[in-house]
Amino acid sequence: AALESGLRKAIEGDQLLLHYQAQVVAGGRVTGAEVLVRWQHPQRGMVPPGDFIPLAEETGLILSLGNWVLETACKQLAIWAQGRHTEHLTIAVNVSAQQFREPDFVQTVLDTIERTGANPRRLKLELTESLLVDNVEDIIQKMFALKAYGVEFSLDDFGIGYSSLSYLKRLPLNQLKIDQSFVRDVLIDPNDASIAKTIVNLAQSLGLGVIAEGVETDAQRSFLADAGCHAYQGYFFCRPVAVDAFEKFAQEFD
Ligand code: G
Ligand code: G
Ligand code: MN
Ligand code: NA
Repeated sequence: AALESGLRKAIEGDQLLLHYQAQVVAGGRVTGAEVLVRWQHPQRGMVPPGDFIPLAEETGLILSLGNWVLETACKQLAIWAQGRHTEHLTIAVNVSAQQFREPDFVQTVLDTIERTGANPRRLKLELTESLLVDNVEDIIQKMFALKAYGVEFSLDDFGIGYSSLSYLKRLPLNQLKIDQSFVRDVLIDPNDASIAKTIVNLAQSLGLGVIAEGVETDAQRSFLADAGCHAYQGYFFCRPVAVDAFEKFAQEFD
């Protein structure tokens, strides 16, 4: 309960911040970042999202937290749009199933884009398979409504959740994101290697992009490249960092 009221204060106050993790393509060019929320607790220090996202989900605070993340990301997109070296950068935002299921989610996103001046084409929403357990028609309708404005969608943690492949062709997705649990041992576990390759092929045959997360070594990157995956995210390239550090990293490869 103490943590809950603390989290409420953190969202209302200024204790949340975003870290940016680069998303890169072949040659190391940075296309954008995934934003990952952090809680700078006055006593506990930096609290990782694994310690408060579940609480936020349980208490419904995920809705206001999610709005803060979206607003902050869109403000950053509007700032980047002004810079010659940053105007092309995209931001991927994690959206929880609870948030996406809100009846006014589409309007909230559109209002945020409008208010901040962000280019919707630079905004990518990361959804998880947990969204697909029920009321898929509503999900699809919302996705199409946002897609009409240029907003893109990536299916996060792909392969570990509930996935009916039949949904994949009906959802207006832009990208599958290979879960890091398959990338970790891709060089030593033949099953993980097969799964990673299968996801790449699946994405290609559905006309979707594919990105691998959790890439920690050049050997993993190289294996994935040979398999046909040319977009990556992971410690090998850059850890999640504050926005100024991310901008420096992105410009090195500009
Ligand atoms: O660095 P990492 O520990 O940042 O993130 C851990 C988990 O927290 C991941 O599953 C990630 O998707 C989730 N997460 C990070 N930021 C957000 C956010 O802004 N919203 C939601 N819903 N989940 C987030
Ligand atoms: O669930 P989601 O994919 O949104 O969250 C990504 C999580 O993976 C975050 O916790 C992020 O800090 C973490 N992460 C990002 N890159 C790497 C990596 O190369 N290795 C590992 N082990 N974790 C990573
Ligand atoms: Mn994610
Ligand atoms: Na993920």
